[in-house]
Amino acid sequence: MASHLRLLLVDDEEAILRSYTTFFVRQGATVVAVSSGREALDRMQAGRFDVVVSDIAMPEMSGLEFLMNVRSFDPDMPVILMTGAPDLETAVSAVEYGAFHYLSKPIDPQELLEVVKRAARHHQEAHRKRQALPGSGRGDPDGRAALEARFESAMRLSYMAFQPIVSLRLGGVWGYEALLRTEDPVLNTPLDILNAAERLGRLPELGRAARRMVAEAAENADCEGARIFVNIHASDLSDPELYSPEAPLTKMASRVVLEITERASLDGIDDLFGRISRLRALGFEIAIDDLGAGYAGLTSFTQLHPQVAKLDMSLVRGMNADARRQSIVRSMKGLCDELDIAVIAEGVETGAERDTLAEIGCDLLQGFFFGRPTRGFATVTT
Ligand code: G
Ligand code: MN
Repeated sequence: MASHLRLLLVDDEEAILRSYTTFFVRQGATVVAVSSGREALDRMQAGRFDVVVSDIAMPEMSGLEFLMNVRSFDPDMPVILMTGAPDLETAVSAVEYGAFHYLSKPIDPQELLEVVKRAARHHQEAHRKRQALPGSGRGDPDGRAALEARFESAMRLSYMAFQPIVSLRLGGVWGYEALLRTEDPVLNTPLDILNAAERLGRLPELGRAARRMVAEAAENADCEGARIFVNIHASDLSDPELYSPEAPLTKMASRVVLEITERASLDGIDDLFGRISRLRALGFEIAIDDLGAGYAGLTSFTQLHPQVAKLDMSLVRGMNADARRQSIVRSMKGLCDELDIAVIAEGVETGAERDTLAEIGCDLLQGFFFGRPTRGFATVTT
């Protein structure tokens, strides 16, 4: 481990503090060990750390309260939580307050070390990105103008990549998912651009640009009428342009499937079903994206009446060796058949996963095994 790693350990159990301190010091880290959240907060005000590891069950201030406090002054600091009594509710809160990781005791020090290393890398990266947003100083105290400039650069350097969706029955491409990519060195992942757009209130603009780029790419390329899947952010549903018959994407609506993720809540959208009906009347089809990853469960089926369901890759990856995942996928497929919803399995990375899906009767597949997202429309075989 890099010798400059500065670790803050928080646990009310003396023995645990001592053994982890010894372990991490041997790994070359600088360790500050404290026995309460209050002390930890004081230490954080006084000095810089790369990673914090904290117990959850502590008297006075719990690990979760501590984490909430940290978030009020440091959005990036990775906090790894440890608990002797894991339960779902605590795990959910940990995620909600942005814990980096949640580990159940007893914890293998080697495993903790791996997580700490990952957290440190992640922190550096987050810090680098923040630093690279120029001019967060004079005259622009919250860095807004700088972020605007960065966002515009990222938009200028963005393009659509297309990932094939194959049909085993056809033995070839059945459709493509359009995915936003950018060559901007700072806002270089789709999530970074999305977050920036959200902070700047420019999500509608980003959605419009992406839809226009999809239409342009599909118009100029020879993709032989394949269906094009386009990701729609929940907020795009409130943009009038999405419903305009004149919009570039609407003109090819009969070939377009709009993907709406199950990860985001659709609860706040006024007249959701009316909006979806209008989209369908324009010729679009609707897909539920990331099915099996979100909180909405199957209510999205009743909310959206989708024509397509895309199974999240967390269900697909490694399913050939996992009877539980196979059962879930099989029953999802059965349910979708009954509701006349086409199923696409996402995240297929191996031949073994493909074969298992084929056995279950999933015909439409997407994933690195068949093809990565690329500029243009690649032809592939199954
Ligand atoms: O949430 P959504 O399904 O839109 O996510 C699509 C993302 O998943 C894309 O960024 C794409 O690059 C990625 N992806 C596509 N196929 C695979 C795969 O087989 N494995 C992994 N790890 N990621 C994939
Ligand atoms: Mn998608």
